[in-house]
Amino acid sequence: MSRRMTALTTTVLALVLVGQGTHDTVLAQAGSRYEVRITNLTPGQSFTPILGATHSGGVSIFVPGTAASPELRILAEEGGVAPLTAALNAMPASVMEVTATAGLTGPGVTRSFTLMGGGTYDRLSLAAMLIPTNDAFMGLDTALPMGSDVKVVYAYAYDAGTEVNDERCASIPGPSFPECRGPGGGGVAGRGEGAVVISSGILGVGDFPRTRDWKNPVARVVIHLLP
Ligand SMILES: [Ca+2]
Repeated sequence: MSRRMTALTTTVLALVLVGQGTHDTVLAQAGSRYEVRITNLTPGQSFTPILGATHSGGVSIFVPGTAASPELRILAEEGGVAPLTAALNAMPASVMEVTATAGLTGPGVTRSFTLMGGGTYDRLSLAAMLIPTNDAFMGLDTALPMGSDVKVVYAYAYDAGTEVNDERCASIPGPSFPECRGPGGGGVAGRGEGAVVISSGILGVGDFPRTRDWKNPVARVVIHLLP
Protein backbone atom coordinates (compact mmCIF):
# COMPACT_ATOMS: atom_id res chain seq x y z
CA MET A 1 0.00 0.00 0.00
CA SER A 2 1.39 3.38 -0.98
CA ARG A 3 1.94 6.13 1.54
CA ARG A 4 -0.82 8.09 -0.19
CA MET A 5 -3.34 5.26 0.13
CA THR A 6 -2.40 4.77 3.78
CA ALA A 7 -3.03 8.46 4.45
CA LEU A 8 -6.28 8.36 2.48
CA THR A 9 -7.50 5.32 4.37
CA THR A 10 -6.65 6.95 7.69
CA THR A 11 -8.54 10.09 6.71
CA VAL A 12 -11.55 8.13 5.57
CA LEU A 13 -11.61 6.03 8.72
CA ALA A 14 -11.55 9.23 10.78
CA LEU A 15 -14.44 10.62 8.75
CA VAL A 16 -16.46 7.45 9.27
CA LEU A 17 -15.92 7.59 13.03
CA VAL A 18 -16.68 11.30 13.36
CA GLY A 19 -19.58 11.35 10.94
CA GLN A 20 -21.37 8.19 11.99
CA GLY A 21 -24.12 9.92 13.94
CA THR A 22 -24.83 12.65 11.40
CA HIS A 23 -24.52 10.70 8.15
CA ASP A 24 -28.26 10.46 7.54
CA THR A 25 -28.67 14.19 8.09
CA VAL A 26 -25.86 14.96 5.64
CA LEU A 27 -27.43 12.71 2.99
CA ALA A 28 -30.80 14.44 3.36
CA GLN A 29 -29.24 17.85 2.81
CA ALA A 30 -27.21 16.69 -0.15
CA GLY A 31 -30.13 15.97 -2.43
CA SER A 32 -29.09 17.76 -5.60
CA ARG A 33 -28.86 15.92 -8.89
CA TYR A 34 -26.27 16.83 -11.48
CA GLU A 35 -26.02 15.95 -15.14
CA VAL A 36 -22.44 15.47 -16.32
CA ARG A 37 -21.69 15.61 -20.06
CA ILE A 38 -18.22 14.57 -21.21
CA THR A 39 -16.93 15.21 -24.75
CA ASN A 40 -13.79 13.50 -26.05
CA LEU A 41 -11.67 16.27 -27.61
CA THR A 42 -8.84 14.09 -28.92
CA PRO A 43 -8.46 13.36 -32.65
CA GLY A 44 -7.43 9.71 -32.31
CA GLN A 45 -8.04 8.35 -28.81
CA SER A 46 -11.05 6.66 -27.24
CA PHE A 47 -12.08 6.77 -23.60
CA THR A 48 -12.80 3.45 -21.94
CA PRO A 49 -15.86 3.51 -19.58
CA ILE A 50 -15.78 6.86 -17.79
CA LEU A 51 -15.99 6.59 -14.01
CA GLY A 52 -17.71 9.47 -12.22
CA ALA A 53 -18.03 10.01 -8.46
CA THR A 54 -19.42 12.69 -6.18
CA HIS A 55 -17.55 12.99 -2.91
CA SER A 56 -16.27 15.22 -0.15
CA GLY A 57 -12.92 17.00 -0.26
CA GLY A 58 -11.36 14.23 1.83
CA VAL A 59 -11.22 11.80 -1.10
CA SER A 60 -9.07 11.92 -4.23
CA ILE A 61 -8.92 9.20 -6.85
CA PHE A 62 -5.60 10.61 -8.04
CA VAL A 63 -3.14 13.24 -6.89
CA PRO A 64 -0.64 14.48 -9.52
CA GLY A 65 2.92 13.99 -8.36
CA THR A 66 2.14 10.99 -6.17
CA ALA A 67 1.91 7.25 -6.86
CA ALA A 68 -1.33 5.88 -8.30
CA SER A 69 -3.44 3.58 -6.15
CA PRO A 70 -3.72 -0.08 -7.24
CA GLU A 71 -7.34 0.63 -8.25
CA LEU A 72 -6.36 3.58 -10.45
CA ARG A 73 -3.59 1.49 -11.97
CA ILE A 74 -6.16 -1.02 -13.23
CA LEU A 75 -8.31 1.76 -14.65
CA ALA A 76 -5.35 3.41 -16.39
CA GLU A 77 -3.71 0.24 -17.73
CA GLU A 78 -6.75 -1.92 -18.50
CA GLY A 79 -9.74 0.40 -18.55
CA GLY A 80 -11.42 -1.48 -15.69
CA VAL A 81 -13.59 0.65 -13.41
CA ALA A 82 -14.78 -2.11 -11.04
CA PRO A 83 -11.95 -1.99 -8.46
CA LEU A 84 -12.04 1.80 -8.14
CA THR A 85 -15.85 1.74 -8.01
CA ALA A 86 -15.73 -0.81 -5.18
CA ALA A 87 -13.11 1.17 -3.25
CA LEU A 88 -15.18 4.36 -3.50
CA ASN A 89 -18.43 2.62 -2.59
CA ALA A 90 -16.69 1.35 0.54
CA MET A 91 -16.40 4.96 1.76
CA PRO A 92 -20.07 6.00 2.16
CA ALA A 93 -19.23 8.76 4.63
CA SER A 94 -17.08 10.47 1.99
CA VAL A 95 -18.55 9.29 -1.32
CA MET A 96 -22.16 9.90 -2.34
CA GLU A 97 -22.47 8.13 -5.69
CA VAL A 98 -20.31 6.33 -8.21
CA THR A 99 -21.30 5.56 -11.79
CA ALA A 100 -19.73 4.85 -15.18
CA THR A 101 -20.55 5.09 -18.85
CA ALA A 102 -20.70 1.90 -20.93
CA GLY A 103 -18.40 1.05 -23.83
CA LEU A 104 -16.01 3.40 -25.59
CA THR A 105 -16.30 7.15 -26.17
CA GLY A 106 -14.58 7.97 -29.45
CA PRO A 107 -13.16 11.26 -30.72
CA GLY A 108 -15.77 14.01 -30.78
CA VAL A 109 -18.36 11.87 -29.02
CA THR A 110 -20.28 13.05 -25.95
CA ARG A 111 -21.53 10.81 -23.15
CA SER A 112 -23.51 11.77 -20.07
CA PHE A 113 -24.75 10.49 -16.73
CA THR A 114 -26.38 11.92 -13.64
CA LEU A 115 -25.10 11.83 -10.08
CA MET A 116 -26.45 12.89 -6.71
CA GLY A 117 -24.28 15.42 -4.89
CA GLY A 118 -24.27 18.60 -2.87
CA GLY A 119 -23.94 19.39 0.81
CA THR A 120 -20.59 18.10 1.99
CA TYR A 121 -20.37 15.97 -1.18
CA ASP A 122 -19.33 19.01 -3.15
CA ARG A 123 -16.78 17.56 -5.56
CA LEU A 124 -16.88 15.55 -8.80
CA SER A 125 -14.12 13.25 -9.97
CA LEU A 126 -13.85 11.61 -13.39
CA ALA A 127 -11.40 9.05 -14.76
CA ALA A 128 -11.16 7.01 -17.96
CA MET A 129 -8.29 5.29 -19.74
CA LEU A 130 -7.24 6.58 -23.14
CA ILE A 131 -6.79 3.86 -25.74
CA PRO A 132 -4.48 3.21 -27.43
CA THR A 133 -2.05 4.18 -24.66
CA ASN A 134 -0.15 2.21 -22.04
CA ASP A 135 -1.45 3.95 -18.91
CA ALA A 136 -2.78 7.38 -19.83
CA PHE A 137 -6.09 8.46 -18.36
CA MET A 138 -8.40 11.43 -18.56
CA GLY A 139 -8.72 12.74 -15.02
CA LEU A 140 -10.65 15.49 -13.30
CA ASP A 141 -11.30 16.53 -9.70
CA THR A 142 -13.43 19.67 -9.54
CA ALA A 143 -15.98 21.44 -7.35
CA LEU A 144 -19.63 20.91 -8.22
CA PRO A 145 -21.51 24.07 -9.23
CA MET A 146 -23.26 25.21 -6.08
CA GLY A 147 -24.14 28.84 -6.77
CA SER A 148 -24.91 28.64 -10.49
CA ASP A 149 -26.62 25.96 -12.52
CA VAL A 150 -23.92 25.17 -15.12
CA LYS A 151 -20.15 24.74 -14.95
CA VAL A 152 -17.86 24.04 -17.91
CA VAL A 153 -14.42 22.62 -17.18
CA TYR A 154 -11.71 20.91 -19.23
CA ALA A 155 -9.87 17.72 -18.25
CA TYR A 156 -6.23 16.76 -18.91
CA ALA A 157 -4.65 13.43 -19.75
CA TYR A 158 -2.33 12.06 -17.09
CA ASP A 159 0.19 9.23 -17.14
CA ALA A 160 -0.57 6.92 -14.20
CA GLY A 161 3.14 6.26 -13.83
CA THR A 162 2.57 2.53 -13.47
CA GLU A 163 3.70 1.24 -16.88
CA VAL A 164 6.45 2.15 -19.31
CA ASN A 165 5.16 3.87 -22.44
CA ASP A 166 6.37 1.36 -25.02
CA GLU A 167 3.31 2.07 -27.22
CA ARG A 168 3.21 -1.56 -28.35
CA CYS A 169 0.08 -3.52 -29.31
CA ALA A 170 1.09 -6.29 -26.89
CA SER A 171 0.93 -3.84 -23.97
CA ILE A 172 -2.30 -2.02 -24.78
CA PRO A 173 -5.81 -3.47 -24.40
CA GLY A 174 -8.69 -2.61 -26.66
CA PRO A 175 -10.79 -3.66 -29.62
CA SER A 176 -9.42 -3.97 -33.10
CA PHE A 177 -6.76 -1.38 -33.86
CA PRO A 178 -5.72 -0.96 -37.52
CA GLU A 179 -2.10 -0.65 -36.37
CA CYS A 180 -2.33 -4.03 -34.62
CA ARG A 181 -4.40 -5.78 -37.32
CA GLY A 182 -6.63 -6.91 -34.47
CA PRO A 183 -7.29 -6.35 -30.78
CA GLY A 184 -4.66 -4.97 -28.44
CA GLY A 185 -2.86 -7.36 -26.15
CA GLY A 186 -3.10 -5.76 -22.74
CA GLY A 187 -0.03 -7.48 -21.34
CA VAL A 188 1.60 -5.97 -18.28
CA ALA A 189 4.67 -4.09 -19.44
CA GLY A 190 5.62 -2.95 -15.93
CA ARG A 191 8.53 -0.55 -15.36
CA GLY A 192 6.30 2.29 -14.26
CA GLU A 193 7.57 5.84 -14.03
CA GLY A 194 6.48 6.12 -10.38
CA ALA A 195 4.05 9.03 -10.12
CA VAL A 196 1.00 10.49 -11.81
CA VAL A 197 2.18 13.21 -14.19
CA ILE A 198 0.83 14.95 -17.29
CA SER A 199 0.92 12.43 -20.13
CA SER A 200 3.51 12.97 -22.83
CA GLY A 201 1.05 11.59 -25.41
CA ILE A 202 1.96 9.23 -28.24
CA LEU A 203 5.57 9.71 -29.35
CA GLY A 204 5.55 7.09 -32.14
CA VAL A 205 8.12 4.82 -30.44
CA GLY A 206 6.08 1.60 -30.79
CA ASP A 207 3.28 0.33 -33.01
CA PHE A 208 1.17 3.51 -33.05
CA PRO A 209 1.91 6.58 -35.16
CA ARG A 210 1.97 10.14 -33.91
CA THR A 211 -1.43 10.71 -35.51
CA ARG A 212 -2.69 9.02 -32.29
CA ASP A 213 -1.17 11.88 -30.29
CA TRP A 214 -3.19 14.69 -28.73
CA LYS A 215 -2.78 17.99 -26.97
CA ASN A 216 -4.35 18.82 -23.62
CA PRO A 217 -7.11 19.25 -22.68
CA VAL A 218 -8.64 15.93 -23.75
CA ALA A 219 -12.21 16.38 -22.54
CA ARG A 220 -14.80 19.11 -22.16
CA VAL A 221 -17.05 18.55 -19.16
CA VAL A 222 -20.35 20.33 -18.63
CA ILE A 223 -21.88 19.94 -15.17
CA HIS A 224 -25.51 20.96 -14.94
CA LEU A 225 -27.39 21.30 -11.66
CA LEU A 226 -30.77 19.79 -12.51
CA PRO A 227 -33.96 21.47 -11.24
CA1 LIG B 1 3.36 5.39 -18.26
